[in-house]
Amino acid sequence: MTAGPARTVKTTCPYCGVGCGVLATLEEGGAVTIKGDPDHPANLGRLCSKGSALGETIDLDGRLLFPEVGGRRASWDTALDLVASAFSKAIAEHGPDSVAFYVSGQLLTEDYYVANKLMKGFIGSANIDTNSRLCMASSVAGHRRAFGSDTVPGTYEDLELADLVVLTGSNLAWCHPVLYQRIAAAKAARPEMRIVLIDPRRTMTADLADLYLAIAPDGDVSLFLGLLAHLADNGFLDEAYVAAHTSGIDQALDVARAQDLTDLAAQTGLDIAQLEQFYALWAGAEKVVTVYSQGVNQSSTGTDKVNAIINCHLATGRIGRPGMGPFSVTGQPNAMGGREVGGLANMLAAHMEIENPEHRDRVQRFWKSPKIAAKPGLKAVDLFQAVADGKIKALWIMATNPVDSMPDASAVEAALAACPFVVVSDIMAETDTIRHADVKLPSLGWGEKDGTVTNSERRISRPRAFLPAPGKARADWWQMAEVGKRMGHAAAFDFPNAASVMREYAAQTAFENDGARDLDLGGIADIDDAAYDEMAPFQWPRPADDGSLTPDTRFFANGGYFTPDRLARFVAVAPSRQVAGSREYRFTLNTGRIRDHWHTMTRTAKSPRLSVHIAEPFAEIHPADARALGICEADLVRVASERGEIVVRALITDRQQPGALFVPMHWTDQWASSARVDRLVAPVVDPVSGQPALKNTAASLTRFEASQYGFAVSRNKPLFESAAYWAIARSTGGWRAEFALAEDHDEVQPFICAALGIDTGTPLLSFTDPTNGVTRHAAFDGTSLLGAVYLSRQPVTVSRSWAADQLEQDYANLSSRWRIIAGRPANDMPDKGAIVCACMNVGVNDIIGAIRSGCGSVDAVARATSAGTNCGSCKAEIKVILDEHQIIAAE
Ligand SMILES: Nc1nc2c(c(=O)[nH]1)N[C@H]1C(S)=C(S)[C@@H](COP(=O)(O)OP(=O)(O)OC[C@H]3O[C@@H](n4cnc5c(=O)[nH]c(N)nc54)[C@H](O)[C@@H]3O)O[C@H]1N2
Ligand SMILES: Nc1nc2c(c(=O)[nH]1)N[C@H]1C(S)=C(S)[C@@H](COP(=O)(O)OP(=O)(O)OC[C@H]3O[C@@H](n4cnc5c(=O)[nH]c(N)nc54)[C@H](O)[C@@H]3O)O[C@H]1N2
Ligand code: SF4
Ligand SMILES: [Mo]
Repeated sequence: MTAGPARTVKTTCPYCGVGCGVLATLEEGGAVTIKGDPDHPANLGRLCSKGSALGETIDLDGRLLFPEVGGRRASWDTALDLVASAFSKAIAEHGPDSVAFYVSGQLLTEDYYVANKLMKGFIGSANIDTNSRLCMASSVAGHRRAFGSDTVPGTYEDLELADLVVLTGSNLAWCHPVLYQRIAAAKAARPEMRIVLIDPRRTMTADLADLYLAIAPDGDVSLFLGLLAHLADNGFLDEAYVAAHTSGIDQALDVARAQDLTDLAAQTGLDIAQLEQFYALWAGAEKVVTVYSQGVNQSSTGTDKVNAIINCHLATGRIGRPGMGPFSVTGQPNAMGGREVGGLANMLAAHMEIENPEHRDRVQRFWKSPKIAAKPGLKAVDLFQAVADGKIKALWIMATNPVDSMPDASAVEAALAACPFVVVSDIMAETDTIRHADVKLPSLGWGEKDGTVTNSERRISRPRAFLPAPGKARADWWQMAEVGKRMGHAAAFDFPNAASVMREYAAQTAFENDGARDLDLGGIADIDDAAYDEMAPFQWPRPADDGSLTPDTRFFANGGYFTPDRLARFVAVAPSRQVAGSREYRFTLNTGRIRDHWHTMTRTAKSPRLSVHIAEPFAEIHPADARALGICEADLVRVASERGEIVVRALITDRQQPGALFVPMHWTDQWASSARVDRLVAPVVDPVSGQPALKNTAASLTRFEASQYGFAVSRNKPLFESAAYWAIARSTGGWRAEFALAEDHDEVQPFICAALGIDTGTPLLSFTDPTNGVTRHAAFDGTSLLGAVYLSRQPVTVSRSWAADQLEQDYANLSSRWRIIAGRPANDMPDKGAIVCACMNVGVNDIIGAIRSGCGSVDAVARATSAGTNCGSCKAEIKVILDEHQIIAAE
């Protein structure tokens, strides 16, 4: 990296949709330090564990730095000419619908705008869809059904102003940690504030909840239908608001009233007392925000869930006023921006509708384009089906990893393998998707690229470059624009920089916008390059004629919906359907996220800090199910569906419900032998939004019989070709690995050396405990440890954090080496246990020690150990440890 005087740049975190402001300082000498931006309205200086560790993820290790064609390095000209000619040829021979783009909510608005323009206006097809289909499509569809537009009415401040925050299908503590912290701070200041969590799993978010409802999978529609009926039957409707600003309440109420509390209890898995408690809380708090995320969206009834929630807010007029409203929190940093520019196959640019001929005409005139897509394009699941069917001849994937993240992922992988021409633009050289690319295009990553993103509260911020472009990497918008030019549209794609793209896009939002469209950025349509560079975060709308530049940031308090009659629509949604299990697949497989990893781990897995919290893939299992199936803590389990199977670690916990499993979506073939959970997930979609039901797949569970279990730490990247199970993770001195063997090896030495990536002949220090068959092997190089392998008939019990730390200790003293094969610290070196606080490297044993020595609160533990004093993302876990150990102490 470049040397020079230290320089601090204001930028935006590239992970979740909270959209935190970051101060990135490039120090003299090239190191990067990361801090929360105290001036950014989304986070006011806070960051979570992922944001705090950004500095550990920007090295060039594993980056794709040069274009490649057919696996060989190529010039940009060669690669781009080939992409343009392959797309043009497919279009000429098979029509515009024979090509497709599959893009991402992690693109910047400028990237997204150019991709959408090229596909919908110049190729003339709407076959551009995005991973937001897997993420926000049901919210978009629900908003459009109710409001006539994809508008998020509220702002983050509402979460702090509310008297009641209902979180449904959202693990805010881990997935939107800074919003969670904002709510926690508001509740600490105003303890009368109430929080309800609705989730089949008692996640860490429950720590903040006054009421936790362990809803049955997909019970949400029924729960909110019951709420609507309760509100109507107990005098809580805002008759004036309903009459003035909405339509269709009678039909919605008819359906809602069709169930009584007994039906609702059966459909939601909750008891009547819990339902009544929730309904009374909701009815009694005027300032109520209902926050929802993937437990709502990723369902075969996702759009209905969204409308069931919105109906309750419309019925009470609790929308668009401070502290009130339905709030869909977006997942990716620019999920919102992508929706704005029309990145979904069924949307047009700038919140215009593809089905509307006037809108199509307007967009075409604005672009002066030869064509305009005449009908919606293929949505993600159908798009990959069309690839599999041979209908798509050329596909460009940008900033997403569908071989890991799409349902029925093996079919997606097979489709890519069979597709005649696949282009992948990514920052990494090896992903499960890019291995199927004919052309690989190296993109600029976070810290290297410039543009804008829109967060969950419609706030537009600037990610800014502070690092030089590595190798030949180029911006995603530039790649798309160059192909547009090479396909014969030189003028339309002549963008000198990101600012010029933003100007055009902002002008488009204002073009013939007489107030009938919510999205209006006319106020920045003429922004010059310098002002764009300096642009401070702001919320849309920002129309040109808005003198104050701070218009009301909430929508709909006084109606003004974007439907033809300007009235909001109640949607008469019916109760949720039950998903059928079978005798063979009797578990409900739920999937989602963990605190410290991001999606397919291409960036977060680079960080040792982020890799220690949870270092291998797992399945959460209820103790009763584990007992019935003979599964013990730390065993390996096989989770299977009709489509495939995976092998992961058993995590037995009563936070899970009986009959349900939870497996994280993160582990790919790059990090584990067989943990890609989307291979199991059926491609069932919501009929309205096309969003896949990623949280509810029928699955089976069995114990995985291993002949030996193993754990290793290694300076080199470990390799376990002959292991039945493995999962690797970075640690500060190198790597750590969990593995298991189906059968014993005849010869151990070659296996150990291969696993540690060292010469087969390297001498090993070995020890076998004859009483229990535990064997331990270590290899040294001069004064330090090269690696150690622990093998056992039972899951290995060595302290992981201690063993990983040994890669950085001095082992010049031969007599100290016994500790490695003894697998335990010397008396003067306490074992931290599993790491809870990734920022300050504090383990569970440190925390228990502090509790035993008298710390009675999270703050006291923090003072004693420094756990939770940086980003605070682990505070909920500290609380759980505290609760458990205080109870024991009290007994
Ligand atoms: N650490 C971390 N943070 C992230 C991400 C990440 O990869 N890692 N990704 C970002 C992205 S793109 C997204 S979309 C968001 C997602 O953020 P969230 O939606 O909060 O995360 P998930 O873990 O996918 O799912 C949330 C919860 O839905 C619950 N759930 C499952 N089925 C149901 C149901 O039928 N009803 C209800 N009420 N709940 C149900 C699950 O048990 C789970 O706890 O996170 C963003 N933030
Ligand atoms: N089972 C299950 N499956 C799920 C989900 C679930 O909850 N359960 N959640 C779904 C959701 S909500 C989402 S959002 C998706 C996410 O799934 P993906 O989008 O597939 O996951 P990512 O790992 O974020 O993929 C981003 C890719 O872009 C690359 N990249 C990073 N920065 C850049 C850049 O600037 N330019 C380019 N060109 N590439 C870049 C990364 O290296 C990575 O390969 O997963 C979905 N799949
Ligand atoms: S909450 Fe964390 S991941 Fe999300 S934007 Fe803020 S720092 Fe980034
Ligand atoms: Mo997402």
